Amino acid sequence: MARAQFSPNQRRLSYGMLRMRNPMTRVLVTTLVFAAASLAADKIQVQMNNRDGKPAGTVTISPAKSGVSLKGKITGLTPGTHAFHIHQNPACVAPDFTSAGPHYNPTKKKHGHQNPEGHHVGDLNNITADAKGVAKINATVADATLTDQGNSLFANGGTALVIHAKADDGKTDPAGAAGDRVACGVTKK
Ligand SMILES: [Cu+2]
Ligand SMILES: [Zn+2]
Repeated sequence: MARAQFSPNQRRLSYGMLRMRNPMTRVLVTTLVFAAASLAADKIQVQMNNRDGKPAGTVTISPAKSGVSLKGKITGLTPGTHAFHIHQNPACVAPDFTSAGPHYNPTKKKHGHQNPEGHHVGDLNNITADAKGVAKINATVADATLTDQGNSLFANGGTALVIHAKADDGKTDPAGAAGDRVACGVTKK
């Protein structure tokens, strides 16, 4: 049987594999693979549901230049202003959504951007529903991440996006006097 001849390309390939055996190279390659995995947080689509468990819009979460971007649309709201928060548990059990727990607060602050002892990482600006009950979402959470580091939205196995019946006053601890939870969506990898 004829002996297999290696082409120059195959030779280069096996040379590369030999070099991989070098422990330093292996450490470097492993580190790069892990770094790429933690940087490459994909877009997450969050399905929002109302108190009847029916669809109430979607929100897409993606990495922003600094922090995390939330974009989407909430439907079926009463026209007017509504509080919008990230809550700490990845659980949205209708009808009251208390399963979502309090605001996501990994830095142990008080509620509200106007609170001198604030704010929770999960505190977002109010959203406004039009006459048809539709509210557009376009927010950036500067102090959150989608990686395994920092204030990750996947800490605790995930978090939840919650819309309230009333507006957030931006300062009343712990929840901005925003009233009932009217829509909820789980944020999970
Ligand atoms: Cu809330
Ligand atoms: Zn809060």
